[in-house]
Amino acid sequence: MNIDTNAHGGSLVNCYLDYEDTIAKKQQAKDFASWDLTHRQICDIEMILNGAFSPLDGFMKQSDYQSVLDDMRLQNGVLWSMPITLDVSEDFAKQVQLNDEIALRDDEGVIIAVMQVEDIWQPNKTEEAKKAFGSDDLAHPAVNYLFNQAGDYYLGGKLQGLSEPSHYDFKVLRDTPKSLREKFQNMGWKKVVAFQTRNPMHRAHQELTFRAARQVEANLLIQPVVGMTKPGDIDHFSRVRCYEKIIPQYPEQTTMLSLLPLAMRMGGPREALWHAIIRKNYGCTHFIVGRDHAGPGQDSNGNDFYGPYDAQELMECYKEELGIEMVPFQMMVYVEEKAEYQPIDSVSKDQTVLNISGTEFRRRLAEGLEIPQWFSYPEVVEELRKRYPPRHKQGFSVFFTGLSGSGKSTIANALLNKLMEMDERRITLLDGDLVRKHLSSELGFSKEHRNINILRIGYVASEITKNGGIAICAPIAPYRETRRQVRDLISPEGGFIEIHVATSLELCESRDRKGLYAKARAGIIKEFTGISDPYEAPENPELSIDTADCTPDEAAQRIILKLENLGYIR
Ligand code: PPS
Repeated sequence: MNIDTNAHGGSLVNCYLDYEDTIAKKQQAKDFASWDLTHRQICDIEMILNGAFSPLDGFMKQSDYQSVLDDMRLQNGVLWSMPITLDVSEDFAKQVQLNDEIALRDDEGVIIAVMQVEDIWQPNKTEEAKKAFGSDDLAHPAVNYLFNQAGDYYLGGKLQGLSEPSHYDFKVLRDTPKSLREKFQNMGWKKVVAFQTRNPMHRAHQELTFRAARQVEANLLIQPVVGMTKPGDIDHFSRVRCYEKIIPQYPEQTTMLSLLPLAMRMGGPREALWHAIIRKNYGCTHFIVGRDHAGPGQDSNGNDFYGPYDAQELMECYKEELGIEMVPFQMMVYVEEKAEYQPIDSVSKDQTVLNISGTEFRRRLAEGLEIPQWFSYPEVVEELRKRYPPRHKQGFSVFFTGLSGSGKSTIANALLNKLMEMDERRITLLDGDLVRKHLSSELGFSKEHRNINILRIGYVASEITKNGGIAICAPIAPYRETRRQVRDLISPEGGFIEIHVATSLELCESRDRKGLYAKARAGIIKEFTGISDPYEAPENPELSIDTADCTPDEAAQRIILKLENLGYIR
């Protein structure tokens, strides 16, 4: 393969200016209107500038965009399945005019490229969603992005690259289409089959890719996506460490790992076609398309967005034109009697198929349960266990909510001491009064200020939880919606246990330890929770405790049992 030829036979696009032009353009660009690229746009621009999206040499103009939506072709007839557009806010779109040059910056303010604006338009997002992704259901990640994150205006035009988007991680595993082709050429790899993935690879994947390479007598390129994948996926840092562990499982000198800074759209069949074109630009001759390639999962009615082999069927239709050969693969399953993996269609009825679903795999990680060797490699599992430790090694937050004087601080303190006695994780107490002194001293008790206060607590607790510690929070937190936001912030990082200290207002007021209720009744303290300000009781707390019928010791003990029951302590 010619090193400079792109997927369509033309030359591989390289949008970067030479050294002197770059210096001059950077100087001029300081005065241009400037757009801060989103994460997805940074991924797209890197792929345009380095030729991975050849023949694109900029963000699409409306004519190409429309033609891609309608016919899966650029206006000049070249096959291209995914709209690649620069979405901006209405404010920004109104600032620029046709033929203006704009500076496109990364999040540190570095100018990555200059674009001459050749088109400005307001897309019909519903049409785009239906044509590109076959649905306008927000359960589809790309549709959700389109409606909830993408700007309402698109700008199109040619790019001039000034700086490569910077990457500080896994530098030796990153290649441009040109550098990868050079590597293939140096190693004498004439036939290369590429494997696309956004998940950690286990034995089934190793088996599938190895068989695919053997079948077409090609070398193998494992090219995982490290740009943007499906929300909720395992982060690429952990995944890449897993891939590094799997490479030695292939015969020496046959397989290479290279990272792809692509922003996936989870667009199923159209995405498969796009992936193949990209791989051809990287110099591959074959591309593996398995079951449910780039599948987004299910729609809001519980139906799959695409059929499991739709991607293979679409690829088949364009195979002559594509110029990169598809290697279709059935799902690989482990056959117990044979103690080996086989494509599912070759398994007979009397054989036993073993499988561990993604959900089951995560459950086993969370519970610290065994993961059998037939499923994955111990080195890969060990890597994933570091990222997903069992619950009793994860961080968690215990979030108390309740009226002033309900007993939150006392129980929180008892819990703190009991946990310190039995657990080695670091613990931080974020008590209402303490927080107001150290984090929120400028805030009062209006709804707005209370919410700011609670979100600050939530942020600190989420950081503690992420880093494997225990946060005990004990504010009043009177608003349900704000507590939900805190739950959403913390839950992805570890445990979130909400405890409603449900002591009645009458009892809190009769205790009146700080004398605040009397002042509130007398109107001296305004906006006092329960008296002159609302308290919205939690609907589904993990635990509800009324201090009318238990001591602080008993309350803390109930929480310990709850934590044990949930697996966070043992
Ligand atoms: S909030 O709503 O969650 O931000 O409140 P919080 O930060 O937990 O409140 C901490 C303590 O402030 C005292 N205090 C008041 N509470 C409620 N309403 C008003 N207006 C008010 N003014 C002062 C009160 O003692 C809270 O402490 P606790 O420990 O809950 O009694």
